[in-house]
Amino acid sequence: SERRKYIVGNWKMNGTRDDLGEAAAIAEVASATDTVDVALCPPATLVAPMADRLAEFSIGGQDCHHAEAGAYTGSISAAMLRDAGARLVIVGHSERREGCGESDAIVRAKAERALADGLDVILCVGESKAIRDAGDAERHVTAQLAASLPASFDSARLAIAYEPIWAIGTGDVATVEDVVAMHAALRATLASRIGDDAAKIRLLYGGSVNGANAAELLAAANVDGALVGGASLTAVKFLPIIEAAA
Ligand code: G2H
Repeated sequence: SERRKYIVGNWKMNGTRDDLGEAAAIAEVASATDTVDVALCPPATLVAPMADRLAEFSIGGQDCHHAEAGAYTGSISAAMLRDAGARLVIVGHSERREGCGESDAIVRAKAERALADGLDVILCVGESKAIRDAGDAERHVTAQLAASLPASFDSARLAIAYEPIWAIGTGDVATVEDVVAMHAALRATLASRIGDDAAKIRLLYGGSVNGANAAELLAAANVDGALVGGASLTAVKFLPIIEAAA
């Protein structure tokens, strides 16, 4: 397809400056792999030191506030991430939607703020086990996407990550058939919103992706990349996923 594969590591609440060497090893392979886009999203404390050390590499935040600035103790703005050297930010991860009570409207406001302040966006959607078991996964996830999408956006600057909550960090990967069906539904939702430009938007799968399952997932229709948690923390685990995308 015309979409370059995109492999994004999400370190979640893991990593200190001692781990910058892992990022450097990942960045070195990424820069030598010119058919794949690679990014790492470390905790906010590591964005600046990682960006300072790896100037050519794509580094992102894991969340940002929806406001431009102000009295929001403990929060980090999109402009601050950009100032620290980030090029992108993840918004709407289920660990924030569920753990921090973020609604679709908040996620949408975050995505709009990030785009306005110069960050590319990875917008996450996904269903719980209860919703999947009830047969409501596609309806739920496409509704989540429709309600979290920015009002307007450049399709080159937005990627969608489908992360079934029951597959996150559990070792329980969605079947390729389930992923293909959901990604087709997401593509159709995007097309109904923005027409032909929907074909430019990369759809990533996330949830227990590792070196052993990446190749099959990445070969599937409409799977344009992966959002990787646990297996992105070390070069030895992350590099086989990058290689599987190449
Ligand atoms: C899903 C994913 C990365 P993991 O949250 O966002 O994590 O690969 O550890 O399941």
